[in-house]
Amino acid sequence: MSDTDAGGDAEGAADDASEGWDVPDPMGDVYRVLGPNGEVVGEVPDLPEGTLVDIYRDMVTARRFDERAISLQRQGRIGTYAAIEGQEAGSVAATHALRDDDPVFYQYREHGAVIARGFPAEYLAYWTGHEAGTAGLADIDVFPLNIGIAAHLPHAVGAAMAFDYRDEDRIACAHFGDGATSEGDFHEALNFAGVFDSPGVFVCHNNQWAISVPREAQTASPTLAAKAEAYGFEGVRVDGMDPLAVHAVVAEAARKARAADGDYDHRPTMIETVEYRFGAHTTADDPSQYRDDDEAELWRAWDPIPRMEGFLRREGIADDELVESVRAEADDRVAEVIDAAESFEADPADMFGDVYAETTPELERQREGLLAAIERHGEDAFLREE
Ligand SMILES: Cc1ncc(C[n+]2csc(CCOP(=O)(O)OP(=O)(O)O)c2C)c(N)n1
Ligand SMILES: [Mg+2]
Repeated sequence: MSDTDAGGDAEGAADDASEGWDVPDPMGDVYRVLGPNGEVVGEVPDLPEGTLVDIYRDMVTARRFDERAISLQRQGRIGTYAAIEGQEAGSVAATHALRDDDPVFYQYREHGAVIARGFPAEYLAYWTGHEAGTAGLADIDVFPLNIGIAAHLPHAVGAAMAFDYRDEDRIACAHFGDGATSEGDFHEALNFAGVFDSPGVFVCHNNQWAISVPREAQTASPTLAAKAEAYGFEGVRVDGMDPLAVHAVVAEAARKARAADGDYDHRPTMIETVEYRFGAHTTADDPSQYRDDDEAELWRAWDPIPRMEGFLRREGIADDELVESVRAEADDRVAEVIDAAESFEADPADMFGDVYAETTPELERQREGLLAAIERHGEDAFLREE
């Protein structure tokens, strides 16, 4: 996989003609398995058919979840939501390349990691503001979503170092954005990872934008993967809208992180998944203020879902019937999750419970204070006027 090393072409170098695509390629030099229509152009990872269909189903479910979540936000049924549309492959396929007990740390957009781990109904509860949403992720080894950009990366490295010290055969996988690479926490975390040989995989979702800040204004590095070089480990650039390529590079990085056979000795890897956020940054954003629709159209030609569907059809794994049933299953699953999440009873005092393993005296004092205030003024006094 040496052609995927950090020192690839400068980002954005469009490569329209060389591969003979009928659409421009906005990604530059990346590791790739599927062409824009799902045609095989690289080495297909050796995966059971069931796993290939699971990856496809999870991506379709993630997209359906997006549609419904945006609609729920517009109806006032959930808070601000960050859509994944266009970026489904990066977190879905990456999670399928891990073992189930490898913890995942993510930012706020990589819902595919949660969906690939079974999509517990509690997940949507987080977005409704319910504590069950955070607690439910613990059961599937996904850490709570992290709004403070890059703040989860030192946690991921700490977990990886703990596995190493305890001789546990587990690795940590962290997802974050291009914007996160400008934060101090990113540098501190990756520096530790390199120095202490911590078994980690760092997946940087380069979706070209950090809210309204374009990739070119984020860093003068030729690529984001190049940053790994400073910490003494490998950086890899991959077509992040190609689920098979993502699976292949994450599986290889996971093997390197896990191996302690002298060949690698727990070496971490940073993977730059080159991709695009089709929609707004969040439901509170209007991308027409800072980018042209033409740009999104260019990237839509590389949409991961039709590409995977095209691949499965070519291989004879999918037909109309399978595609229809996957879509119906995704609709049903998301509808079930919404019903379940909206049926959780809310208790404001729960918010103090999931901060530490054991509630601290200060948090206990705050909890008592809240309960006393509710007792005195009644619950209605604390409800926001709509
Ligand atoms: C420490 C910190 N600084 C600023 C913000 C405000 N903020 C929220 S999202 C975001 C952009 C992050 O961009 P990127 O890491 O590329 O992720 P993306 O949203 O593109 O997936 C910023 C600056 C924050 N949440 N945390
Ligand atoms: Mg970004």
